[in-house]
Amino acid sequence: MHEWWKQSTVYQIYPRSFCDSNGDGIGDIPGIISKLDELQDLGVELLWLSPVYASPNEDNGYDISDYCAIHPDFGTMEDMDRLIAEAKKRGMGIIMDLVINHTSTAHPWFQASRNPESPYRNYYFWRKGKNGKLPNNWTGFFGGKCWEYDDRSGEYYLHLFAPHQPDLNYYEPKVLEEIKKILRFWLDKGIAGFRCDVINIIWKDSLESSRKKLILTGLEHYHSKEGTHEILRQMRQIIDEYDAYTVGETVFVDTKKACDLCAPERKELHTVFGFEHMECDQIIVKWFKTPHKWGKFMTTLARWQNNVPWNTVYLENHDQPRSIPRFGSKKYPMESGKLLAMLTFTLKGTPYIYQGQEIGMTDFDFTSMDEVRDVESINIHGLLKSACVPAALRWKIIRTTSRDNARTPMQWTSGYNAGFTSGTPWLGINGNYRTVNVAAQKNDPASLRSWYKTLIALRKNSPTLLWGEFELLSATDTLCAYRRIGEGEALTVVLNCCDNVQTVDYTGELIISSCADTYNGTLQPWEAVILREEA
Ligand code: TEU
Ligand code: CA
Repeated sequence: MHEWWKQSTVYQIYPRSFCDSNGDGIGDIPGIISKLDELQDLGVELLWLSPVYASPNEDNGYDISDYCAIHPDFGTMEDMDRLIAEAKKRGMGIIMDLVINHTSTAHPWFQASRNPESPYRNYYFWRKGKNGKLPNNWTGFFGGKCWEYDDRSGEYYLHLFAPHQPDLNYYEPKVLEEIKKILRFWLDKGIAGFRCDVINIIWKDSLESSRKKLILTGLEHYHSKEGTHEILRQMRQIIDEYDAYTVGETVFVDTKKACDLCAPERKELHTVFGFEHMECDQIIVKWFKTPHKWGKFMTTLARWQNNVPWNTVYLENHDQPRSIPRFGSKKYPMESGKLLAMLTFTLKGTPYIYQGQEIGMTDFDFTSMDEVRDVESINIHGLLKSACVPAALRWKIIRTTSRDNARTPMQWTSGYNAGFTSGTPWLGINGNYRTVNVAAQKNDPASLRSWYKTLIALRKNSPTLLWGEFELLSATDTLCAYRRIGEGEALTVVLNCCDNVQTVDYTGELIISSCADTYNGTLQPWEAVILREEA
């Protein structure tokens, strides 16, 4: 039996930046509803929404103050119900973002827990300082310390992310009971599943100081622990009652750890987002980049293909810079964008695309820190400044790594504000919207968007692309190739990942090429082809 979620293409929406219906400069749920026909036309079947819950927005909704309420910026619960229903009418399901490692400090649980006598005290990690120092020496994901002192309660609380994101304490059994209620609340509304934020760090084995010299000091005390696996198995029972789907955002996992989280027989997550392929172009931390090399990248992807039963395939999301400037070519942006799409839809797994990827949106074109909104970028910029890193270098680091690169508003038209809003957008719009936009590409059969549409449909209708075995043939810095072996046929995918023409000796009947109608072994710059052979 093939599970339904293996066949669908997932489209990630970053609601703040997708479509603004009322001119306040912030994308919203009615805006998403107005674009459902557009998404249906593209052929995607699952829509993952980054958080739309009530939140003070210290981390754009990844700091939730009510899991069962919609942020007024995004609309109302009626709007949300309408979105679920309208999506369903078009054969699309909604995946909600589930952020349960932490809440917002504005969550009523946290507010109550500040009182040491409160029954909610144990929902979070409250600790006294040690000898005038913090409770332990851990460091946080956004840089710097991860304990914050609270006057009212006279103790520190743990936050692995921003100070406004206190970590939940799963030693208190009531916390998981609350989470289970939240799962049912949304599943009863008919959603298709959850994307589970930093899910493999929710259980902390201990709060002891770390003696290891790691970039993320303390990681060994909470990374993919048995407690997390146990929680996931309990959540899965509810998920299965509704035949829903889960994808875990699982940080720092290798293929072995990924399998422990998503091997079918373990009944935890259905799939995970690995990061190893996204970390090929970094030196230890993401703020220090090394040039992208296709050989290492493809080898890493192939290792996941060969060692994880069912992958997610993604090249972008709301935390990562855009893929074309990163993995593709300055000289051939649209050609290399097409090659990246070919990679996404011909590897084995559930493909994910991030809003704007299908039209080739690129990194922001901001010129100063004043234009940056991302809490992580602002923190890191501050840390670099206090470490006396020169201004030009600081800015270069932010430019190449900031999460705002992918968060600029969706480019719909060449008109006012790219058709995103009639007001002032919450984050700057990339100046290239006049040429890079949905309207310009929609009716052009040669456009990147049309190519995405073709590949989504091709994969959906090809048992070999869906289920065929994967075999790596070549992974050099200029040429990658692999084969998908299905029943009665083998499909060879050849990717010319460089700015030069190349001649290769792969053979077969041409199924599709990103830039030609025929194939004779010569590939244009960034050309991607699928060749078919009887097997
Ligand atoms: O990201 C988790 C995470 O590990 C990020 O800190 C990641 O390392 C970084 O963004 C890469 O640049 C998730 C969400 O996707 C992110 O948007 C949230 O800020 C974070 O969790 C906290 O909820
Ligand atoms: Ca709005």
